[in-house]
Amino acid sequence: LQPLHPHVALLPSAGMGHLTPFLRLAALLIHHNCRVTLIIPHPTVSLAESRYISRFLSAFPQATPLQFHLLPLDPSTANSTDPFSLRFEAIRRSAHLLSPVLNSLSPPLHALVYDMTLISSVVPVTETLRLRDYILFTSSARMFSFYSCFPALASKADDDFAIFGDVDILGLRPIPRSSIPPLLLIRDSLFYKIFKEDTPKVTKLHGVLINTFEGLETESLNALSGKKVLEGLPNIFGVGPFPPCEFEREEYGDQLKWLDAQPAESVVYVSFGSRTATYRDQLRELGVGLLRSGYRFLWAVKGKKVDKEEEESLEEMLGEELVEKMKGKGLVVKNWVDQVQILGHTAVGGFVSHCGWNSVIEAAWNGVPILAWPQGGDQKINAEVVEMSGFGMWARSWDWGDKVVVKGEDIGEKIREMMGSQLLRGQAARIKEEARKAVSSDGGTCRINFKRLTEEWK
Ligand code: BUP
Repeated sequence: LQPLHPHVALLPSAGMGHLTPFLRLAALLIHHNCRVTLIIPHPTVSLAESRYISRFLSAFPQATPLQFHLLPLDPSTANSTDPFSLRFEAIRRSAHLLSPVLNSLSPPLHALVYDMTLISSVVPVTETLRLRDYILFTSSARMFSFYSCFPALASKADDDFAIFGDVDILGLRPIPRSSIPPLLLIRDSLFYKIFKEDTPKVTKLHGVLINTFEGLETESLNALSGKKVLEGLPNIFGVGPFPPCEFEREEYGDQLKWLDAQPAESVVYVSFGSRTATYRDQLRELGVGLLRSGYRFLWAVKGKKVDKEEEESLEEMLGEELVEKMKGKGLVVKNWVDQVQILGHTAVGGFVSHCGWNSVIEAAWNGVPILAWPQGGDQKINAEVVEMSGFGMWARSWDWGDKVVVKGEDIGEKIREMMGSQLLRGQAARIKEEARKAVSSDGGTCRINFKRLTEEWK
């Protein structure tokens, strides 16, 4: 490396949904000749995370790992039972420990890019060290627009969340109240606290990186860059789509070989991401729905939030009869699957997705239509993006919460509608083209924004 090449430290938070874009960003920075230090909060919550980090470090020996040992957290002080959210909080409460470590790095740092859930605990560190700081917002630009307006919304709602109605943001189609992440409507939830503390400080940052691109989120990116959303916002860098990397590629295993034997666009892929445990009644109805759709399927089943705790067999989760009926019609998988390779396989014609932002970007990258079925958090706001950009449909009446069980009959019908829609297929192909254009060296927005960003560090 030449001495003038910027040195950037990256600090991700917990869960694959947060780690994945950070490691893809790290790979991009290395390709742009940056020196990268990866701060690794230790230990990780899931096996998937530790495996992913090891693979990254083997593929990029030039990246410097920095183990970050967290202070113990008493869960009773954090108002959450979710292991990933508790780890967010542990990282927040330990962030001050980073000050001397970052200060002693050699060569000195040009910038720190950290997770969107850490602002109020990292800003004091970067202010003391006079370090340029950026967040990587690991969701959509539409969600970021909502995020940056949150202080005003929360203060308007005051003590009465009932008046928190649909959200009007200048330049954006309104966000219905029903799409607001449920935990943000609960005053003593951990997420409400994090948002309340962090969002007012967003104007102090040097910039915000978002894994998105014009062709997918024109409306939000225009509103944000035109400074319509909020006065005083820092520069917003639409640096996506982050292309999936070689180091993530799993061995060409049974699932991919099975896909090789299926006709083009004949298989529906189903996954609700790495953090959503589907409750048993819904799992079984989903199985029935897949059978009723008449399409072949590849279904990644998750019964527990954290992969290490997954103990039950498929028969226990779904019932022996259903498992038997599904044989020969599709593949049901309990372990980690290579989603990127699956979405990139010609046999896959549609994706039933919770709309975690990485999944949306990966579907866009591969031109696969989505049937959106948000399960929590930011996912309804992301589903709105999918619907508005035309490459997916959303069965809005399938609400979230474990009291709602969507019937197999309805699921089968919607899957048929998605898989049979030429319109969705055409739009998905268009979005794929836009995604590839965004990363092209010939004036792609991702490239241009990356250049703008790294110029700031010189
Ligand atoms: Br599960 C699973 N294989 O088996 P999202 C996930 N993934 O490659 P989430 C696999 O994990 P948040 C599996 O491709 C994506 O890159 C998937 O991120 C990969 O959802 C990532 O889609 C999952 O953002 O995170 O996990 O719910 O709640 O933060 O959105």
